[in-house]
Amino acid sequence: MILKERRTDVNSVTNWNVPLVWEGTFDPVVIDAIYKRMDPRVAVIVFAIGKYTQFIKAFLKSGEKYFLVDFRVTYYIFTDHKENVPQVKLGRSRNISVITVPSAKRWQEVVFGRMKWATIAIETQIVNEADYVFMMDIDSVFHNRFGAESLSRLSAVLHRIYYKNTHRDSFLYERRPESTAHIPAGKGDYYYTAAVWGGYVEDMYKLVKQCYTQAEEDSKNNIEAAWQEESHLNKYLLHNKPAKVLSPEYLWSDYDAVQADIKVVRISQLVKDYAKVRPN
Ligand code: UD2
Repeated sequence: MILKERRTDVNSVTNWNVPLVWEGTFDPVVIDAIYKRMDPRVAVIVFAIGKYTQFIKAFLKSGEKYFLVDFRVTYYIFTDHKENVPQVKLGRSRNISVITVPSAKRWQEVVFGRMKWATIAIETQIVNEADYVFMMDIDSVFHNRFGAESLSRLSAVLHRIYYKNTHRDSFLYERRPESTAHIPAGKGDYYYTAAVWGGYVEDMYKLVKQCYTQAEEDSKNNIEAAWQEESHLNKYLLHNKPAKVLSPEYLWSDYDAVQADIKVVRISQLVKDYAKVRPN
């Protein structure tokens, strides 16, 4: 696609002057060629604990079709059931690395645990193997190109429920001052989803480590942030602004009708029976 006209129906820059990425605001051929010259190694961290291993196959198969095609990608699958990791045919320069982590009794433990296990794995292994890291939910499928336009020092995705909402006080931030994830009324930029985000390995390490440390501190004080690791992610990103903000094209949901300004759904979360897939 040659970009003839830049889209004007959506805001494509944040108020700290970084791109807000929408279909029609970039040329995919040009941007892929720029990043391809650097030939970055990209790590994708996904968790598949308990029954969530059933989602691995569709995630990987669709990722191979649409995620940073022709780039060097390693999927790091964190699981308590490595025997349930399916064989999926991968493209050239693409790999899978399985990392064993303990099972959990509560789903909240799993989602908080993502910050802990990612901190440990980046520190001990991934820092030597990747330039960029993405964290993604496994219960989702790629439907369209997710390319180099998503890469930056720190990239975060607007939550599909709140992207049209300019009243920051209605965002689901943690509001209790007792929690380290607390964001006071009147503060905030956007509400970001914890289901897709990424950045340079060093910046991602700082982020996951801080969120992990904060969650530990909360736990000592017997408090759990309202939206678990998503609350901590939002707190971090308020004080450490993303270098790119990605539109909800980068994480939509099969639960919701696609809105007129979403020209392309790049990843969509699957509809799932929470009672059947979660441990509690
Ligand atoms: C849930 C919560 C939301 C918020 C968010 C935290 C609802 C309706 N939504 O959204 O409130 O707390 O999570 O991110 O409750 N996973 C496993 N095994 C499990 C549970 C989770 O592997 O037993 C992994 C898996 O990679 C999954 C991810 O954690 O994709 C997120 O968990 P989810 O899909 O249950 O969370 P989600 O997006 O429905």
